[in-house]
Order: sequence, then structure tokens, then C-alpha cells
Amino acid sequence: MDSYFDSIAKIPYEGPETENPLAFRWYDKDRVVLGKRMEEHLRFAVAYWHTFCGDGGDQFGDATLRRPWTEPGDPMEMADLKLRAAFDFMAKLGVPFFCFHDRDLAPAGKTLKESNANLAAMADKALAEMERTGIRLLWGTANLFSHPRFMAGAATNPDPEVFAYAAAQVRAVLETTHRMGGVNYVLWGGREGYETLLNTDLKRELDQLGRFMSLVVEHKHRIGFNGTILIEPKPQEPTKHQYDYDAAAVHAFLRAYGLENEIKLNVEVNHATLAGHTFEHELAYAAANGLLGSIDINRGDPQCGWDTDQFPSNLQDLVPPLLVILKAGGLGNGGFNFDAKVRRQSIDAVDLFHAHIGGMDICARALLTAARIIEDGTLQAAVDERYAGWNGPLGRDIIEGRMTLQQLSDRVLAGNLDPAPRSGRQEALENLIARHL
Ligand code: XUL
Ligand code: CO
Repeated sequence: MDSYFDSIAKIPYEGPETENPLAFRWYDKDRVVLGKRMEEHLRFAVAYWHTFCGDGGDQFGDATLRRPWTEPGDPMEMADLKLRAAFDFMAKLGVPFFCFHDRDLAPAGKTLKESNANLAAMADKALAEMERTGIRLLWGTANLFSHPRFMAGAATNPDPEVFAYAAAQVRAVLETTHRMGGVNYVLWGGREGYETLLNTDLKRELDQLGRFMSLVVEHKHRIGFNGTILIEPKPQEPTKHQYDYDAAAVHAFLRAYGLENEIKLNVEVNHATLAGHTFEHELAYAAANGLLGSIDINRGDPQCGWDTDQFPSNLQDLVPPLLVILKAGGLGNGGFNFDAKVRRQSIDAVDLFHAHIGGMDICARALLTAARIIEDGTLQAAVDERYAGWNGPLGRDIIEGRMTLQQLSDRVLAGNLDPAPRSGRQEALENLIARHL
């Protein structure tokens, strides 16, 4: 067998009326939306870990997803087989980007030196595949959470030798990402948190994390990496309490350690849900503070309190986030990374195609819907009208700092001001969105 995905051909765009399940209905990469090609708006990426390394195992059952490269064999030969299949899959799907952790691409060796050599060898092979297919690297990241050495955290570990080990691992992956032309580098703090305060010095751990981030930023500049460093917030899982809880917590952390102009956010849908926020809230908060970097697109399950990492499938849920992204002027260097996995019963090669085609189509459809709403202008006009007072003399005097509390009080008392409540028109605006779906 040449490739695991041999039986599947390149996925074409056939439009909304097609009966072909292996075709796009909405994702038409060259279609221009609000002056930009769909492919450039969405910048889709395949997540190497879920799509090529996920085995369907859970806490109650063994692996169900049997791929040829998960059979027993030499780890580097298996990594090679996986790489060839991965690029075949991504080229057939027609995505412009992928993302990886070091340990997804190359197996760990007995020492970090050996692991680094494995990574360097696999990066060379990946570069050849990237050259052949034109697929680029959206971001690389280091796995600082799977190995038992990181059970008490990486940068926030009570043992400085673990901090040093994590630093060495990030150095290798950051340099590899740079060498591969990556446009971002992600730091997800999986295990940067605690299980119990009884054994935890919270302030010290935050200082360690701040130091770690500063070292990463310093090294990025030293090697001339122009990509964006991104932190991916998540409130809990694997630890009971993660320090990078949500966009606001990471924002406060970045400001506390003077990193707010160096690091942006990689916002994930399911992580927002776990934090008790909507995805669009997290995006709007990030955008309002100049921190919108990239997104991990997936969805959780309304009944489960954990990170189910399902492929997005609900148009209505995706329109508000797309409105926020479009209003913010897009994701720049960022993209839509499918940090999502097929369910453990979806055991066939074709299931990976169904999952990604569905995800790409629903995002494309949400983009088209959001663009129509923006072009229609009614929604923005309603918001502008709601805040119109702030463009008048009183609003401007307040916001531009020309009024004291006493002056405001004098004005209200002298003019006998008694502002009348006004409708927020929520239902009318919800109907407006529904009309455009
Ligand atoms: C975990 C998660 C990670 C990061 C990269 O919940 O989202 O896959 O995206 O480490
Ligand atoms: Co993620």
C-alpha cells in the first residue's frame, strides 16, 4: 500500500446541490468574500495529533482506530509512514496549513539529544513534503504534558530541573518551527496548574511561568523568528486548575510579566465552553485587547463537562464568532486549526475526510453568513444607534476625561436628568441572524 488514503481522491468543490459526500458544498477556496479569498479568511490547518496520532482509546477502552503506522515496528519508520499518509491526506483535502507537537511528528528517544535528532530528521522529511505539496506550517508546539516528568507541570514544576528540561524542549521545537517556516508558535499550559493548594506555592509558580514565557520570547528574537508566540487558554483538564484559565486571565498574566506586546492568544472553542464562556466572548475579549492570534476550531458537548474536541457542525453557533473575527479584521497570521478528533467508532480512513469536509464546509458557510450580515449593515446600525449618545458632547466629555464626578453630579442635578430605559432589541437581532442562516 502506498498510502492509507489511496482509495480517496482529491476533494472537489461541487456546490450546495451536490449529492457527493466527498465534496465541498460551501468551501470554495477561491471565492472572494468581503474582498478576500475564502482560503485566506479561514487558513485551515489539520491538527497532526488528533488526525494522525489519535487512536480512539479512552479511560474505559483500548485503541479502536488502527492505522498502519500504529502497528508494532521501528518508531522512525512508523513516523515516516505516518508523515507520508498525513501529506497525502492534507493534499487531497486541500488545506493550506498543518500544526504539530514535537512528539506527534517524531518519537521520543532515550535522551533529549536523541529526541531532538529524531525531530530534526522528521522535520527534514516534512520540509520535503511541504515543498512538494505547498502545505505550510501554521504552528508548532512542544508536548510538555504527556511524559511523567511533567506530572507536576513544566515551567511551574517545583523542580527547576524540570523547568530546564522544558526550556530545552521548547528551544528545539521553536527552532524547528522557525526552520520549517512556521507562522506562529503555540504554548498550551497542559499541567501548568495545580491539583491542590495544600502542596502548591501559587505565587512562585506564576513567577516561574512568567520567567519561562520571557525566555521563550527572548529566544524567538535571538533566532530571528518572525512568527507570533501564542498562549492557548484552558480552565482545567488536565490539572484541576490551570493558570491560563481564559483570555482575561492570560491577559492579566501577560501584563503582570510585561509580555502583552509579545504574546497573543490561540483561542479554542471547547476551552471557552469549559471556562463558562461563549467562544465569541473569548474572541471579542482577545480582539478588544489586541490579543487575537489564532483559533482552535472544534466544539464541546452541552451535556459533558470535558474537552470532547468534536468537529464543528452547528452553523448558528459559528456565525457570532465569525462576526467577531471579521469585525476585528481577520486573524492575520493565525488560522482555523481543527483541534478535533473523530469519535472512537469512526474507524475508517474515510471518516477523517467526512469530519474535515464537514468542519470546513460549516466554517465556510458561517463566513458567508457573517459576511452577508455585515454587508446588510442592519446589525451594526443597531449597535451604533445603541451607543450613539457616546458620540455626543456628554459622552465625549466623559470618555475623554473632561468631567469629574462632581461635575457630572452637578449636571444631573441642575438639568434634572432622568434618562428613560430603552429596549436592547435582543429578540429582533436574534431574528435578524436567523433570517440570514
Ligand atoms: C488540549 C489542546 C492542545 C493544544 C496544543 O486541550 O487543545 O491540543 O491545542 O497543545
Ligand atoms: Co487546542
